[in-house]
Amino acid sequence: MKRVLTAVLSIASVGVLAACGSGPVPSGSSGGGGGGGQITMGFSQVGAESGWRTANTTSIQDAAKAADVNLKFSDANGEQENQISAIRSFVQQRVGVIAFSPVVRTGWDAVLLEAKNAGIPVILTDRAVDTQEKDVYKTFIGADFVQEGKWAGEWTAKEYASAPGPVNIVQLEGTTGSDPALERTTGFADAIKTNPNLKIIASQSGDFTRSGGKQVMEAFLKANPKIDMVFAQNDDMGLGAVEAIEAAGKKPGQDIKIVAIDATHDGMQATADGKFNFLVECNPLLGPQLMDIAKKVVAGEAVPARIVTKDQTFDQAQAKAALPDRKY
Ligand code: GYE
Repeated sequence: MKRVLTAVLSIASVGVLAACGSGPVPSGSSGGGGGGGQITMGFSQVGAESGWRTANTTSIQDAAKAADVNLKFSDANGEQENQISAIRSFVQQRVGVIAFSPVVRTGWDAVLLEAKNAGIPVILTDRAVDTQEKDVYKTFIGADFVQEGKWAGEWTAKEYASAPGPVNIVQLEGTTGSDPALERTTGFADAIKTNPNLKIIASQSGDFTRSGGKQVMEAFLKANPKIDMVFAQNDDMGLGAVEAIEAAGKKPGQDIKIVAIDATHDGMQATADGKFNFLVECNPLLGPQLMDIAKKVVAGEAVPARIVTKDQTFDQAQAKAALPDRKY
């Protein structure tokens, strides 16, 4: 009797497993997860503006595969309206969870409410949003951008601690209105206040791209006969500035110092080569943590409202030492 019962039970459980694993998942039900089936995640990426972003995309795609998450990936090409339509379409498809890296901080209330009303949890990765709405996202996983700007500024204040006169700094800002651009600007400005010789003589957006950084730096070089230092809010713009400085017949890292943020392989190489002077890390490998949190969120478990990723800084010697093992 016992044996018969066991057999019946195991047939029943095979039946359940088969039902979960077979055929295309009807949208909503097991796409939504919760019942232990495969999770479907809609992810809206900013674009492919930088080396950081490419590494971030790869990390998310690889981690989804490793965690058996069905990833619907959408690239917004730097446009907020593309992100809004992608999120709307994820809501319509009734994915289990939506994650996105918001290109700018404002303008998300309506679409976030749509997701909330549809009962689909949202996770912010990499960049934060400004919203007055309550409970429209479960958590925000990303770096502390104010701290990154501060580290860049603290190095600058120290480097020029005994400068006899004014030190002219130009700033290459990230995408206008984006969380990292706003916060890195704040952190840097705060930290350089400690040294009254330090002056930001020009500041403009290079949109986090190499070509943007190059163009803005060319204009800065034309307009300002004496530039001592560049604060580039990401590696790519710093690398664009290297090209502009070299084209102007000057030596990056010596005639004009460069401090940048990200610490991608290319940025580390420039630092090891003496073209950048100091580098602040921003870790793009958010994929594994995102998949982990997404599973918890879909299972209805409580998650921390803010998850801060860990970063470090590199001077030229440290960059040289770390370069061979750099993964991105
Ligand atoms: O620093 C930059 C990218 O949001 C942290 O976006 C990210 C920033 C990163 O384009 O390279």
